[in-house]
Amino acid sequence: MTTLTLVRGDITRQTADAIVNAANSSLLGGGGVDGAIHRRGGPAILEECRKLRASRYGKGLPTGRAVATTAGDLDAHWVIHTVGPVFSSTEDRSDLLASCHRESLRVADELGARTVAFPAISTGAYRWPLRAAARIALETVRNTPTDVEEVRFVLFDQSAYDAFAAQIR
Ligand code: AR6
Repeated sequence: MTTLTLVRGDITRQTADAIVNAANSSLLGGGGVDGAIHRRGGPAILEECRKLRASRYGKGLPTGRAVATTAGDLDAHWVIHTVGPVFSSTEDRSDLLASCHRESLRVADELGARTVAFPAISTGAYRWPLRAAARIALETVRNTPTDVEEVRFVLFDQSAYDAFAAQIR
């Protein structure tokens, strides 16, 4: 049984086995939650990301996929980097957003992570409308078989929290 919880806050302040990062394909950092994770997690994360780029992911991590690194100085064992889709009003990319959640849980299971914190993937720079993103995130986590015991969505602002809370009831 996986318990779904919602908290409002900064994901880099969370204690969890794994913290999910809303990254981009380069894996080399960016703004938003990605920037915050690298800032607080320290250089060990970027170092491992560089190694992934030099080996398995020479062309970058494809959208909808996930890969783990150390969590550096964060209060977690691993960061699971996933690349959300940029929102499009002309093309339905919901499957890719669902895939981010499925793949992150698959990686969490491989690692043996029991508590996993997720941000609201794609709802910042990638412009996904909060309501739709919350529905996809929650539905996917509910419908994905996993050994993860707690999936915690960490929502940075009140509007994101409200969008998730409206659909968890
Ligand atoms: N803790 C929790 N959530 C946060 C934090 C934080 N510290 N900071 C921001 N958010 P975004 P995306 C929320 O833009 O849309 C990056 O540059 C934010 O309010 O971080 O998937 C990457 O490198 C929003 O609700 O990620 C990529 O290039 C959510 O996290 C690109 O942005 C996601 O916003 C990815 O865009």
